[in-house]
Amino acid sequence: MQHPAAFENLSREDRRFAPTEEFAEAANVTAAAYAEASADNLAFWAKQAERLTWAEPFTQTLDWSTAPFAKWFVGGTLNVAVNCLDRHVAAGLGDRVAYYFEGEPGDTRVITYSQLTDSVCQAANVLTSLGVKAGDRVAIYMPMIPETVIAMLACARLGAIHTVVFGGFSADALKTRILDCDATVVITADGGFRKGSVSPMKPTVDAALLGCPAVRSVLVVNRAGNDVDWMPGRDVWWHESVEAASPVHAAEAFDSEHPLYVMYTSGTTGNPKGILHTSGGYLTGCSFTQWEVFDLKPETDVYWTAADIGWVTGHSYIVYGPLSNATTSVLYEGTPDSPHQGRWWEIVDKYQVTTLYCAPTAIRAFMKWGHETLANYSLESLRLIGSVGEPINPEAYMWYREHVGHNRVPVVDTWWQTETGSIMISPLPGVTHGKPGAAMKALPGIVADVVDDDGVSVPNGTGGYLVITEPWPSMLRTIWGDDQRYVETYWSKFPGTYFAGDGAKRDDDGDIWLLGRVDDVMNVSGHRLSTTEIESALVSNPKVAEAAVVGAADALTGQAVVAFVILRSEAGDGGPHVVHELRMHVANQIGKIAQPRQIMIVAELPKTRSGKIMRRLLRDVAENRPVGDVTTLADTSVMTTIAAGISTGM
Ligand code: 6R9
Repeated sequence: MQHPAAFENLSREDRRFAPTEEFAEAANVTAAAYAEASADNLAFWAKQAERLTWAEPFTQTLDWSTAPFAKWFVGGTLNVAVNCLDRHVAAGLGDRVAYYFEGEPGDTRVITYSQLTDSVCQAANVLTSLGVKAGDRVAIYMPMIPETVIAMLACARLGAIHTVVFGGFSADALKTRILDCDATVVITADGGFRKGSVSPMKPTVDAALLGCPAVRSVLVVNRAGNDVDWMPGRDVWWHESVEAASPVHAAEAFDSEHPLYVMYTSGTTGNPKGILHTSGGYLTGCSFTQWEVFDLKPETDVYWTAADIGWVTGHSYIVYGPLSNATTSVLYEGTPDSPHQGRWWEIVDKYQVTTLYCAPTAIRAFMKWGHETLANYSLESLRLIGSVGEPINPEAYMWYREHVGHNRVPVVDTWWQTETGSIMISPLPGVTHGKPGAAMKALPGIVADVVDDDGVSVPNGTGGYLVITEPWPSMLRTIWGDDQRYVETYWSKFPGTYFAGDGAKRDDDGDIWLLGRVDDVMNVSGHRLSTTEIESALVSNPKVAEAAVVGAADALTGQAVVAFVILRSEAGDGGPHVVHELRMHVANQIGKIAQPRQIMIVAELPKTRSGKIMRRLLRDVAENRPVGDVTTLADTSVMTTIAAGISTGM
């Protein structure tokens, strides 16, 4: 698929960072884990599942007889919430902090495992009184506050299936999701705090519910104090119900394959896909990978996934992974620059955060603001930093390593998807030499490959499609209500193999580099170019903070490279000389073939909740089309800003 010449630039990367001896010696996982897993993959996973507390032990590790519909840990029963809470309290860890909550306006709460357990039991009792039963769907549309976690776990405790909808989504996007999974109860808040002001949420729920007759109850957290309309009989205040309910609740054990949640993710076409995760396998995956990849020491670490709970990263690494491991985590409501651009670093110092996990988009925003801000903070508590969501450009990796990690802590670039449930490809921090920009190796127990159009494994030094060739416990089980779409989307391009939809390259050492979604590959005069590579070339220019590249139809070359660039603050607002310099820079870094036909200097880029650039919308701009569906943008006004900036020549 990919033209090998297109990847020369990335393969020129020869920086290597070995784990320090001290880190390697104390690491949770050693190189032996790879050998152990490849000797007997199922035995390896059966062993990891022992991390959980099972009410009934499983009798079979995997039933793959109706592939690609997997059943993991067959015969086992468990309660996910009990695994995240009660068992830790029973083990004497009730006073351990589960979350340091930091609200955007500066309000804070320290929540221990016993307190969280009580709150979850109270919420479960209220949901029961609202008629919620195992298997029912509950939509959660909330800011980033502890009640969001409590709501999710209360559902899990009852065996009800939650679907968390990102708090920035529109009424329409919320309605589509509620209808698709037939939710009957919604949990929300009056509003949340964002960028220094109240962002109302209940009005969005009210608007969405005009089209959702099956929703009979709305449980509302009083968070921001904004005025809300009230529908008696339907709406129930959280503080009047949950906080008054009994904290005693006997949890039932459910089958290992009992559904846990549905998370919607956009497909290339059509309605969003409801990705279904189930209990035993999913929890095993997040619990084990959080411990393995972040070298988790639950007694001493303060772990912070700076992501939204409405993204799978929040589900697996703010809620289920950390809680199942009895981790102390930070939960932060707001944006990185409220009220100032040092907010994250202030939080790191305040709580002595040891482990920070965030998206390249955040790192590039900090690069844009300048590293001077970070110099005001110690950051010495950090011992590991991670990245997720998009390929991390080597430049951003080096900046993160230097200015956040002080060149002393390992960086883990973790590749995975909503569908995979937990991290799949990543360095092991005590084992793997990090390479800036590479996710490196499939984790022990995961079997990944890079294949060509015929599904044949490509030689080192070549690009192709990323596939996973063996089932894994935290894999999606289906697309909610659409088994056929599940089979077609993931298992039909290469029968029997999971097709991830990402392009990847294996370098000369056999290590894996992610190159972006396969639909982000351009064809310019017959040359295959990856958006990731041209973006990384642009970001390696000191004037550039962030870049998004798309292929736009071109009469001469088939497709042409069009780049949207955000400059760093010290680079000024960019004139023709900057654009010229950047075009020359790409030509020098990759070759003339990759030189953008057009470079547009913009103030913002359109992004999803997880920080992924929505190149589809930029392609609309590049091809002078009306801009398509923007409902999944974290900030729907961005496209208007971009269009306005371009027409005024900004
Ligand atoms: C966890 C998450 C999945 C897509 C995935 C890929 C991209 C995620 C990445 C990465 C390169 C990484 N992606 N992590 N690309 N390097 N470390 O992001 O889930 O929102 O479902 O997105 O994100 O393209 O296919 P999700």
